[in-house]
Amino acid sequence: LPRTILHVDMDAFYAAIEARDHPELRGQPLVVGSDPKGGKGRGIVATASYEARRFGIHSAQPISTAYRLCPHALFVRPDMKRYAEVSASVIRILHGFTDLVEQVSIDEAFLDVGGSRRLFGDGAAVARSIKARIRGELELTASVGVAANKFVAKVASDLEKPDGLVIVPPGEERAFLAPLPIRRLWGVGARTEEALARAGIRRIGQLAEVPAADLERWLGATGEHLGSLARGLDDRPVVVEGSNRSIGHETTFDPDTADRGQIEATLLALVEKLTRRLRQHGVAARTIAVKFRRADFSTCTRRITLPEPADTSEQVAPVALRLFGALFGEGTLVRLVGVYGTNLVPPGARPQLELFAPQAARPRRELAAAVDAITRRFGEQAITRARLVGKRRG
Ligand code: TTP
Ligand code: MG
Repeated sequence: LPRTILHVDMDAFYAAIEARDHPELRGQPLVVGSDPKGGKGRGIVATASYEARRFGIHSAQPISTAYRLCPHALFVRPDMKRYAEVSASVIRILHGFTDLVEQVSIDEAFLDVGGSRRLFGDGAAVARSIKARIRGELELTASVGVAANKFVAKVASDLEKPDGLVIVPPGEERAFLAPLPIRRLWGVGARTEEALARAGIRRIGQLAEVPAADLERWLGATGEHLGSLARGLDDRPVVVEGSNRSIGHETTFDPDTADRGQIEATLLALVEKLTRRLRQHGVAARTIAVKFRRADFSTCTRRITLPEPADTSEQVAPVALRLFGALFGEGTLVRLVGVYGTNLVPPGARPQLELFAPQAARPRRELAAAVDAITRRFGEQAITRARLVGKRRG
C-alpha cells in the first residue's frame, strides 16, 4: 500500500510573522535579517517577503546587497523567540491530524497521514484542513505537497509557493518529476548539474531514462541514488523525534586508522554536519559528546556540558577536539568516531543569548547561516573548513 506523505512548509516564514504582527509592514518588500541598520548593516538576509523577492532578494544574501537591489525595502531584525512560538503552534496543529510528524526545520515538517484517513479523509483533504487551520488560527499561509513519498512531497510543496497545494497521485511520481530541472533533485550540486548538462541532461525525466549502471559509472554511489529519486522512488519513513533528542553523526574508517590528523579532520567535518543540523532544527546543544571506537571494538564516550548552549562549529570544534584528545593515545587504531549534541535547548531559549552575546560572536552566527545556505544549495562537498583544506594539502 502506498504511503500518504505531506510536506508542509510555511511561506516566507519570518517575514510573514512580522507582516502579520505589524500591519504597517504588510504588502511591502520586507527583509528580515540580523544587523539590518535600515539596509546599511553588515548582516545576512534570513528571509524576505515575496514582494522583496521580486527584486532578487533572497535568504543568505548580505543585507547590503538586498539594499542595493531594493533601497525602499523595509528591514527588520529577527525576533527568534516569537518565531519559535509560532513554529510550536504550527507543529501543534499538525499533531491534531497524526502523531507521525517529523519536524525538519523551524517552518517545515513531514507527516504520514495514511492512518488518519477514516477521521480526516485522504491526503488532499488533510492538506486542505491543515492549510485552513493555519490560516484561521495563525493568520499565516503554508504550502503543502501530498505524495506517496517524502522526496516527491517536498518537491510538490515548493512548486506553487506561496499558499500552494500540489497533489501527486500514487503512480504519477515519475511523470510529475519528469519536466522539472535537475537541480530540484536533493543532492544535486552545481558540479553535478554541470556534468549532467554536458551530457545533455537538464530535466529530471532525462536522468530517469539513464540506466542505473551508467549513472553509477559517472557519479559513483550518488549516481544510483539520484537515479532512484529521478524515477520518483524514495522509501524513507517519517521519523518522529522523541522529546529527549540527541543529534549526532559518526564515521567508520575503512581501513582503521591511527593517523591523528585524519581522525581530527574527520571529527571537524562531523562537527560541521552536527551544527548545521542543530541550526536547521532551531536548537542548541548544552552537552557535546564524542564517541570513539577502537579497532578491537572497545568503545568509550566523553561528554562535557558547556556554559552556553552551542550551535556553531566555532563553538563545538574546540570542545570536540579536546574530548577526542582525552580519549586518543598515539598509535591507537581507530575504527569509528562520532560527535553528538544532547541536552537540546528549545529555540525560545536562544534569543537572550544572542542579545547578550559579545559583538564578536555575531559575525560567526552570520557565517554559520551563510554556510547553511550554501550547503543547502550545493551539497555537502561545497563547504570545507580552512582546517580541513590545510590538512589535505599538508
Ligand atoms: P525557508 O522555508 O527556506 O524560507 P521561507 O519560509 O522564508 O520562504 P518560503 O516561502 O520559500 O518557504 O526557511 C524558513 C525560515 O528559516 C525563514 O523564514 C528564515 C529562516 N532561514 C534563515 O534564517 N536563513 C536561511 O538561509 C534560510 C534559507 C532560512
Ligand atoms: Mg518556508
